[in-house]
Amino acid sequence: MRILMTGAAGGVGTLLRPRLAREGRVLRLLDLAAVEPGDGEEAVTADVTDPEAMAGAMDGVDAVLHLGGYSVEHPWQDILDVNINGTYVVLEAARKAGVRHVVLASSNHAVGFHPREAEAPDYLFPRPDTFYGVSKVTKEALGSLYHDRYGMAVTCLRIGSCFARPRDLRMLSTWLSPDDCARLTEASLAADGYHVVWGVSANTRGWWSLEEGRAIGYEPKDDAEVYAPDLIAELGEPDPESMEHALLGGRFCGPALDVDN
Ligand code: NAI
Ligand code: 15L
Repeated sequence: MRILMTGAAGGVGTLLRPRLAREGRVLRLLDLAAVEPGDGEEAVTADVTDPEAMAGAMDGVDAVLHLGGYSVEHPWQDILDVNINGTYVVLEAARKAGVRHVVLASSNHAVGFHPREAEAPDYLFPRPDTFYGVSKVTKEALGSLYHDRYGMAVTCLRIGSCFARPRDLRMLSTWLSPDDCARLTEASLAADGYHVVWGVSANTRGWWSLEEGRAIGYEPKDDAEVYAPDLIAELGEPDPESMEHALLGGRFCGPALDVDN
């Protein structure tokens, strides 16, 4: 079993590498940045927008975990080239190589302009908060096309905030712990069909449904609440009227990037 992980040098990739290691499994780590491979790992330095390089990177691959690209807002042309076209190049290379399972890193920012409700449902209609969010909507759409047209099993993860620990008050609701991220990835790699699931832990203050995640076998075990006393002591109680808490995408819903598009 060989898994190609794009964006492996990034924050999520680095947290996942030790957690996805298994006897008999090879992780092929692909990034623009050089990565030092450990036991059971291979490294490929490549650009996800390069069709030839991606075709080569798919050799002998059973499943793809596509994390690579811009992980925050950027000018439109960059988002178009790397996040949107890059996802097309990855999916096309996977299809040509006969890869069966693909997991795509989407984001809560695909739906960021939705007001926060008691619990946002699965498959919430797109309402992106940035060009970055648009690229995640497009990623979900491309995944859907490659499932319906070519029969690929595709799971899109609308990740909340995946870091070693919650960094602010909003993340008490949106945190995806590294261990839960690995659990969700394992469930997604095994799932058939096409799914869009929230990438979030079992947070006491959670905003999003865990139903579809559980339907594909994800059982979250962590809760950001253990960090609440320290964060609240430092930052005060969450203000439900603030943008951070009133809109799903939080501060990404603020003013657009000041760039010449
Ligand atoms: P990151 O920014 O730490 O890592 C992204 C990696 O992609 C970097 O190592 C970068 O070198 C690589 N990359 C960028 N352009 C590339 C290209 N053209 N070819 C090959 N590699 C390229 O991001 P992070 O936090 O690890 O996120 C991983 C994925 O998960 C991203 O797609 C992000 O949008 C998504 N996500 C992450 C969340 C989080 O809380 N960390 C939340 C929601 C979504
Ligand atoms: C994301 O999509 C970003 O990649 C990440 O850096 C966080 O800001 C996260 O969303 C979030 O909403 O906390």
